[in-house]
Amino acid sequence: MAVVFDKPHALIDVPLHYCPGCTHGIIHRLVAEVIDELGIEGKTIGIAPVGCSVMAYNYFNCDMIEAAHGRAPAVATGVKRADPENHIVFTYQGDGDLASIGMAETVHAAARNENITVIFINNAIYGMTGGQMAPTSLPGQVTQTSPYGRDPKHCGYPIKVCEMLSELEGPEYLERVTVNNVKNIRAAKKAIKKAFQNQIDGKGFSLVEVVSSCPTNWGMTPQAALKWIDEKMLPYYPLGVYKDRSAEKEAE
Ligand SMILES: Cc1ncc(C[n+]2csc(CCOP(=O)(O)OP(=O)(O)O)c2C)c(N)n1
Repeated sequence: MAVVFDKPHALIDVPLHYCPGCTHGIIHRLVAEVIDELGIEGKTIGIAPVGCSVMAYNYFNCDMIEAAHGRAPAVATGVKRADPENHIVFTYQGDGDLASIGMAETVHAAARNENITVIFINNAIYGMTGGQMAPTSLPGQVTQTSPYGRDPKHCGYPIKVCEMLSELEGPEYLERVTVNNVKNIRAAKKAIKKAFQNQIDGKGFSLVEVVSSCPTNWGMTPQAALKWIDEKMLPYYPLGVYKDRSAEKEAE
């Protein structure tokens, strides 16, 4: 019988612990499909964050290292530089991890154009710890620590990571995608594949921001959360390529 559906080899066949409607699972799958398609499982090392995806090390079939909160790009730098020819290194980080406690590591790895791949999950909230405000929570967004809605007057404004990093000369490739429908999932996979291919080609720092859902902490059904991405998240976090140095050079 023809196989019409299979699990990627790079994803271990165990149940994921994520909440119903959480998009971490979709993004794990896309990363695993890319690892399979590029034939790099044996040389890939993933760096897990602190956050809901802390147990990514239980799900990917490649070697994994657990970093302290926010420090994944620093760990990835060490692993990559130790054996650049034989290691493909990716980090997988939430917005609290990457854009709050780990912001310095993110910015400096990008500025150095470290030859690593960063998968950045922006769900606009601290999921694992129960829904506190994140650096990416939207103005007006109700969270456990902004029960009347995020007020930029005393909480500041959300950080747009791709836009901010695009001002640096260092990074090779920055793209924002989402996974709230089939078309967007396909585009997200293309971006993730490019971010790994760039590393194989020695091009440098590639970050894919995936606008994601957290129905549990947003207090919504899974369907409503996917709609909320279209209606609220994407106007604030527009999809697109924010930097592609190789493409820019070709166009010159
Ligand atoms: C040094 C340190 N500070 C704070 C924490 C508590 N903590 C655990 S996960 C987390 C936030 C995770 O949010 P995010 O990175 O957005 O990932 P998500 O859980 O939403 O996927 C925090 C603050 C910690 N574990 N270690």
